[in-house]
Amino acid sequence: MSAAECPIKTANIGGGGTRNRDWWPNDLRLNILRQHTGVTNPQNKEFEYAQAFKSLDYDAIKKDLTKLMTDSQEWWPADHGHYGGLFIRMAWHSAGTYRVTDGRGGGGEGQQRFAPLNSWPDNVSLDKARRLLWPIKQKYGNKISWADLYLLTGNVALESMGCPTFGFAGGRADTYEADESVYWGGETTWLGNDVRYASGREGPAGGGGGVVDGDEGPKKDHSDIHSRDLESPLAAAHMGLIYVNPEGPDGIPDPVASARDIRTTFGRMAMNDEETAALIVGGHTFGKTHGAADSANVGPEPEGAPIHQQGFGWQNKHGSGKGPDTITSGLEVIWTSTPNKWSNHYLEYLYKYEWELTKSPAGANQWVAKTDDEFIPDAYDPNKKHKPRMLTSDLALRFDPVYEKITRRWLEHPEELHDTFTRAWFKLLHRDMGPRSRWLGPEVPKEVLLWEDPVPAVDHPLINDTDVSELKKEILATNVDPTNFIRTAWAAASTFRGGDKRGGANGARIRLEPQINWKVNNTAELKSVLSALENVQQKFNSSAPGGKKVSLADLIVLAGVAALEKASGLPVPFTPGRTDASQEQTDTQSFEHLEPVVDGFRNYGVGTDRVRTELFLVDKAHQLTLSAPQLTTLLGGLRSLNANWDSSPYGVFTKQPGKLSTDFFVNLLDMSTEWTPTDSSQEHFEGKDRKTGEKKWQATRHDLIFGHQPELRAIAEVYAQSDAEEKFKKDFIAAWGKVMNLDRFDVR
Ligand code: HEB
Repeated sequence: MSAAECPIKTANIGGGGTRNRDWWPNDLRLNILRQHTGVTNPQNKEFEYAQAFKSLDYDAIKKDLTKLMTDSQEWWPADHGHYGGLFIRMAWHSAGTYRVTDGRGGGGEGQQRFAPLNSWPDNVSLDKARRLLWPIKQKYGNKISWADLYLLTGNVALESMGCPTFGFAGGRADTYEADESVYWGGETTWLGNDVRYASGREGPAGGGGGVVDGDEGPKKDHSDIHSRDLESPLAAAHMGLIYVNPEGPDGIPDPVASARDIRTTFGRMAMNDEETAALIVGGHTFGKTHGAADSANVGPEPEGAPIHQQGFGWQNKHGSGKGPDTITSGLEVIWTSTPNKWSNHYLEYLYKYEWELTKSPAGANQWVAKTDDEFIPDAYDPNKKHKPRMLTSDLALRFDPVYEKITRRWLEHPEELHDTFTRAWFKLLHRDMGPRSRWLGPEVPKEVLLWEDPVPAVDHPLINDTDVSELKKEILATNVDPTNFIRTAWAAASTFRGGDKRGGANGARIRLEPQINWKVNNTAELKSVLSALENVQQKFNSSAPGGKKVSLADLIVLAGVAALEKASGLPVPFTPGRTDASQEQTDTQSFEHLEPVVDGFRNYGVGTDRVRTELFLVDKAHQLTLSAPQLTTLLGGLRSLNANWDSSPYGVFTKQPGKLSTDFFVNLLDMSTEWTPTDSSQEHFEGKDRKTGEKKWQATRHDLIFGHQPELRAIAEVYAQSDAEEKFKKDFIAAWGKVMNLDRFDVR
């Protein structure tokens, strides 16, 4: 056994041995709810990255980064004397893992430092790029996170090569462990795609790409490359790639089929055809690809590399292993004659030449211009010149009719390319940052963009304590069942997702398309609640300039507060300051991704044949950034409040529905009840008295999981104890407040 194969399973210390995951691979695990906590983060509890960033000497770090671009290091020399291309690729691969479907991935956490990303076959050589930045990170310390630094470096790279950018915002705090919440696919081989196109099951499409020396998996037939459907939420064509195989789907050099993969994967990143084409054209205006020789020369990736390599992977036995001998993708292309300078050469060559299929020195499919002209400068040898070359995925921009139309226009209008590219690049880097209130630094653009999900600024004095009491009275005096205020407040706030910090109650988008019509929001009921609140608002708002005003967003949350105070008998805190967005400020299509498929907190929806119902519950709790105790408190409390989406009795184990109580836990753990499934899929259950057989309760998997999963049961026991009532109510109110304020970065 080699040193790289760590025998974890047989180690008899350090958490070795056969683990629960090995014994019961399908058991519900709560691990994603306890990531990135105080015990993994080395910073002091008081450390606030936003504060630290505000003291950063921004101009100085940009100067240092600019200098670094041309400060070629002997241990990893810069191609053409400039690291710009490498750093752009680093930033792009950092941000490019984002997918709009679930909001996860992306460059917001500095995850490229950790596995699997640090070792993805698509991230070869980026270990070197990140290490080149270490002296700068060391110098500026906590004032800049790795997450911000990777992306800022990409921006500075562009600027240093004559491409002014649209701006930059800092504010991404680092994490200190791999984020386990992201589904990267079900394959067990790098660059495999054997389960990628058939809802995650083994499908007809198999075989890997030919990039680097990944395990290529079973070679199957590739006849479906023009039709197959990529599994959701994946946004890459292979395990271990950021997007698509540069050689074409499954390594088949078919530019039109490649365009199809590009459109799908970039679409999942929230990019339209123009943005997608601009990113590829703009990106490949710079730098080169690396495939000096057979990829068999390349050693194991960082995670699998020996300890003395100190986090470097892919050690290359070919020649010097660096500079002109570098092997990264196994492709050998320099797109333009000025790889350190912004230009329109990429499109000029793409259309000027016809292209011939050829092989890189590493044996990968690539294309060469049909010309005798050799004018592209070599990256190291001033006496050597090359013909223009392209990847299959580059030719997609000419041979796909939609991309062709776009790129031909830019061929004539380079300024339009620059505008679209820099905007798309800004979106790429900032899409997962959440509201503008998180954006820091002197380069935050003034222009507000639709994908920010903007909310208007507060333009009136906020309601004070007297107003709040008055409004609460008015709210409770409507003829709406207070439970419906709880349902509405939850529906509004719980759209938040921690991955990209979209959604939440601010903006009152629950009254707009598409949310108003989501099934889980019970449209008819929601509309009646909203109209009652609008009446309260109209009565309260003064038409005089500078007069009293309350937003509907604040009222929705305040109504939840009022109802919860009534149900709990305790005060519930409220922080005003939300505003109401308009339909025009709402990207309807993009908001569709926030619709819950399953929301266990409201007992909505059931699992699929791949995802157990209760796994959706954990996933939702993760999106809401809840811990396992918070998940438990909220779900149990919501049941006692009778807050199911359709007012169904599932999980409402109480004789006093509508009152905040521990009854859910007490009755769930009551041994006199015996549970049996009422459907063959075991989604619904009936609880009967063991002795009398009398029907007592009904439940779903969302409910019974708290008696089954031992960690959840352990928490449920705490809340079912005779000493729990006060603690429970306080915990519930705190967790409720957390959810209501998830999007309030302005008041944190
Ligand atoms: Fe890129 C590079 C592919 C997109 C930017 N790319 C590269 C390479 C490859 C690729 C293969 C090579 C690597 C080496 O080194 O070898 N891309 C690709 C694909 C895609 C892309 C397939 C999709 C279609 N890119 C992209 C974007 C961007 C970019 C979007 C940005 C914006 N790239 C880039 C750069 C580079 C590359 C800059 C260069 C690097 C250096 O120089 O180092």
